[in-house]
Amino acid sequence: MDKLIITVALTGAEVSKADQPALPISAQEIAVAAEECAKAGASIVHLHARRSDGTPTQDKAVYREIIAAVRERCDVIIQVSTGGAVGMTAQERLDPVSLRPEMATLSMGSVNFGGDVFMNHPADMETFAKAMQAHGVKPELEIFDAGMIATASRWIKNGLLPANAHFDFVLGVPGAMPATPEALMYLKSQLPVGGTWTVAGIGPAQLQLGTMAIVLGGHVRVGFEDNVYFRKGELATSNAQLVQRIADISRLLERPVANPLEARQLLELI
Ligand code: KMH
Ligand code: ZN
Repeated sequence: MDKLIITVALTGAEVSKADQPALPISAQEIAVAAEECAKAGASIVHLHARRSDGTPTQDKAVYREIIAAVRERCDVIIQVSTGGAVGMTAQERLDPVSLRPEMATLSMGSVNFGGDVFMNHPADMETFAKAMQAHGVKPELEIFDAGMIATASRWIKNGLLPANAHFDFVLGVPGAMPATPEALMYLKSQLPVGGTWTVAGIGPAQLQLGTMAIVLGGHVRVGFEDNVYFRKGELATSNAQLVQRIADISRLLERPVANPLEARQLLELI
């Protein structure tokens, strides 16, 4: 089994400091959190940008500042969000891709998202995929529901997506696929040949499905974007605390954790 790649989704677009006082928002806060997480075993940071008032933004200038601050402190793989926040236009969501980060997310379809609709029109998705190709950015395919993996498989066949695509199974968003072992097993069974996968369980499923992924040979995403708690009723003290726990579980299960260089090799970024 390959070493475990831990992604940390530090900030997200929906969580606030009121929900999680340790949420990193400014470039410096995000960079400090990224360094702590890298020390604890994370090799990818999934980034969202916020304005100084905490509201989400896809402004390239804000991403540029965050990326520079993270790079100053550690050598993690930078993955920018193109999901942004519900309601943003496709054009604004795509903005940070031209900064040529190593990776960017690409949502593979539209989905109900709590009380909202997270829109991903096929024409916009195609524009995103082509922009990532043009800028040499590896997409991580966000899979919120089963049909999206079928779409990804079709797009790999027609060359819009790379055969070595990295998938993120996001399980437990209200309106999307539930965070159950059965859902994870089904998505894993549909993975196209050559693909790698990670799982982002929402809320308490972050720990449960993450542990399953360690055993199944997948990879794991943790962090405040998906879950702000360490255990029921107890907020996590930092993103790094969540990274450390999954790294400890992986080592207990005798699966070593990849460093950023090893993760780059596994994902064929180098
Ligand atoms: N904030 C969600 C609507 C991504 O980063 O690519 C979308 C999201 C996915 O967070
Ligand atoms: Zn995100």
